[in-house]
Parts: sequence; C-alpha cells; structure tokens
Amino acid sequence: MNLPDPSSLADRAERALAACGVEWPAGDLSAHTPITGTKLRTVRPHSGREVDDAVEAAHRAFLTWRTVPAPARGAVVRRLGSLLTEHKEDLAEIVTLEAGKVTSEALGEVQEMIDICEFAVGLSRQLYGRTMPSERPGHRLSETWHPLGVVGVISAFNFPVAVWSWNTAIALVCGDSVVWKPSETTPLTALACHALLRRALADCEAPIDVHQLVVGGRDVGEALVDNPLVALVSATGSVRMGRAVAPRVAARFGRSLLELGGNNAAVVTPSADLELAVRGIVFSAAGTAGQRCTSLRRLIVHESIADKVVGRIASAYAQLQVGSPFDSGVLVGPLINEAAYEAMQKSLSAARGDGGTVVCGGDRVGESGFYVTPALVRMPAQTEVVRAETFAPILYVLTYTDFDDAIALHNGVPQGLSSSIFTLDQREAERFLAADGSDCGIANVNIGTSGAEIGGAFGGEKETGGGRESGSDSWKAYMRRATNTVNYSDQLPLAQGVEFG
Ligand code: UN1
Repeated sequence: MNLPDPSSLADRAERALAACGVEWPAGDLSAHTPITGTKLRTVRPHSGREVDDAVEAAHRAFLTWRTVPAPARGAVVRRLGSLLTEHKEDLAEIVTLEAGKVTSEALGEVQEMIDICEFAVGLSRQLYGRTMPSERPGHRLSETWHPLGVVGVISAFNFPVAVWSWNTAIALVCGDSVVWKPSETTPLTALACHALLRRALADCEAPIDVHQLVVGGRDVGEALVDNPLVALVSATGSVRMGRAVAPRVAARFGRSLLELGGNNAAVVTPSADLELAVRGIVFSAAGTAGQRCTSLRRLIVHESIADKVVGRIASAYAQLQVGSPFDSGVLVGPLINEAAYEAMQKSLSAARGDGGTVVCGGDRVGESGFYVTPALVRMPAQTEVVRAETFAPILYVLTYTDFDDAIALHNGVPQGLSSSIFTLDQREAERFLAADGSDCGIANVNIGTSGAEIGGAFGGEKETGGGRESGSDSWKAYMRRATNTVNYSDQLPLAQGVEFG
C-alpha cells in the first residue's frame, strides 16, 4: 500500500487551515492523521475555567441575539453557507486528513453542511407557533416559540463537521448561542469551521460571541455539561458518553438531545432486487470504514437466498480498494486509531468464539495507520457481540425463515438508530414501516441504513438516546414554547366553568 509522506500531509493541513483563516496557537493537544498515524500539528486546549468563560460570553451574546429578528439571524447562516461553499475543498481536505474519509465522502460531508444552512435559512421565516380555539369568549389562545439560551454541542470524530452544522445552523436561526466541544481527535476541522462562522458573523455585524469553540478532553466536556447556563446539551457519540452526560444534565434540569450508538440492520427478503441490495449493503457496511453511526452492522437474510447474498457481498468486498483516502479508486480509508483496530479484532474473536465464521476480511493492510479489509461474518445466532456496536467495518449475517422472526431479530438489540428492508413485496415493506415493524428512528425501503438527507429528522430510540437533529421539526428542541392566553373582553370567565367569588 502506498501512503503519502507524513510531512506532505502536515503541509496540506497548514495550507487548508490558512485558507479558512485559522489562527490558533500551538499547545498540548496533538492532532494526528489516521492516514499515516502521524502528527499534523498541535493545538492549545482550553482549561475548565476557560470553558466557563466561553459559556458566559456566549450567554451575554445570547441576550442580544435573541432579540434579533429570526430572518436577520438567517442572514448569518446564509453567509456561513456561502463561505462553506467557497471553502468546500479546503474543509473536505481537513476532514480527510483528520478523520480519514475518502475524498468523495469528505466532500459529501461538507455538502451536508451547506444543505443544512439552506434549510436553516428557510426555517428562519418558518418558526411557526399554533393558535388554538379558546373555550372562553373574547379570549385568544396561542403559542410562541422563543430562543432557548446557550446550546452546548459535543460532536464525534466520525462526522467532525456535519453534526456540528446540523446543531449550529438550526440553533443560530432559533436565536441561541453555541459552545462547541469537538472530539479531541478532530480539533483542526473544528478550528476551520469556527474561523468561517466567526467571519460570517463579522460580515453580518452580528454579535461575534454567539459561537465559541472549546477544545480539549473529558474535563472540557464536563465543564460544559455541568454549567447551568447551558440550556441544552446536544451530544453525539457513544452510549458510554451519553450515560455520563445525560444524568449530569438532568440533575440540573437542563435539556439534552442525545444521538448515540446504532446497531443498524437490513432485512433482505426473497423478492429483493439483489443487484440493488448488494450495492446498498456494501456502501452502508464498508463505506467510511464502518465508522458511521448509521453504518450497517447486521444483515438478516431469508435462508433461501442467504448463500447467494453472502457470495455476492464477498465478491463485491474483494473488489474494494483499501488505502490512502486521497487516492482515487480507494473506497475504504483507515480506522481512526489503534484502539478502533483492537476493538475490531476483539469483536471478531468473540464472534468466532460464538460459532461465527469469518467469510472474508478483518485483516490489517500495511504497517502504518490502521487499515483493514471489511469483514463479513456469518453468525449462528444474535449473540452478545452482535448486539453490541463495534465502530468498525464488521457485517454480521443472520438468517430467518419467518418474516415475524426477522422483525424480532431486527429489534432484538439495545440500539435503535437506522434500519432498512430490501424487498419488492409491498406487504413486507409496509409492515417494516408500521407500528409493529422496525423500532428505529430511521426506517428505509430498498436503500441502505446510512447516508440520510438533512431534510428529515435524524436520531433514534432506545440506547440511541431519543434525540432528533437536523430537518423536519427538530428545531423545536432548540427553542422554548410559551402558551399565551389573551383576554380581549371586559369579563373574566374562568376556564372549566370555575366560579370564584
Ligand atoms: C453520524 O454518523 O453521526 O446518515 C451521522 C448518515 C449521515 C450522517 C451520519 N448523513 O450516514
């Protein structure tokens, strides 16, 4: 495998950061690239005290920002969208360097940011409240949506910029300010986004402090989570992280919006268009080296077609080029680090111990970085390792005979993010989408589990945390609702017919 020279990667990072206007001192936090496992540059992290200062500055800015008309707030997000478009290649370059995504997926991630900016600009004129008929004469009953406060955004390495933008574009038009704690694995992408947003704010003469970046590890995250001025904590990452965050936020009656692990499955029924199914399965299972929260991890195939489906996936896997994400033709880049590789090996040996057969993949490629061939594993049952999320390209294959059993297997895991069914049978498709079908936040037909558009609400149930980000009416999580009763009569009738005096 041919990997680029590490110093050329550090130079590329410097160039792209400079193009985005990043000025940030060096310090104790090192940013590495998974491409070669080497250092790109260092960054000065924040202390807990500085996190509190950032939250206070964001709160002061919020007090002004909340009174700016929403369509004027939308203008900042429109400017951000145009800067993201202008710097699409620069940002994608940093995403590839820091997260190891192949170029097309890195560009796609930046496009996802541009898309959500467009969505948010439209939303800035559509933060609708309802009116309800009052039961009393001469009364008007309605609701108003108001800005909420400071939103703390905690994001993960695997979508280092898109998930921030889902939260931030929406929070800003809703009149909130944002304090962002990116993954300590991907600080450089965060520096670039922060610089571009600050520029958008300055260009629009908006309060600059409505966006704050706090860089660092667990202590920085904890300071953000515990600060009572943070009205909403929107956290994306592992179930472990969610378990640490949610009770702390709840203890101070803050709100949290959680988007945690997935253990996404696809059901493949006898009528499926196999050509299409295999393409969808391979993209969702092996794309992004299995490091999306929406990655396909389980396949539930009708026993009559299982050998054929497994054979086709194995031949598609044999064609997949694993290597430097900058090389054209490469579809599978590196795992983020050694710990991810170790976790993958541990899960594969647990699967073997449970009677699973590794049909192909799971091997390390090369000696620098952590590159692996995507693994395809046939399992005799949905054992503990299958029920857990391993953030790596492992696809477990289970078989079913009866459709009800397929649904039971599908829902028989603790997570509930994304799901899909490949079938040409309308009854099966509709059943999968029905109340007694998939229990996930995302349920698809004849398309894989990953690669959602921003227009829909994104998130899932059970251990996935229940939050919804991005499109549809997810914006409501970023605002507070006030119910207003206005009496325009000269009488004071009480509700429910109560008489008082
Ligand atoms: C994530 O992995 O945290 O649906 C987000 C998808 C992308 C977003 C994934 N649009 O796969």
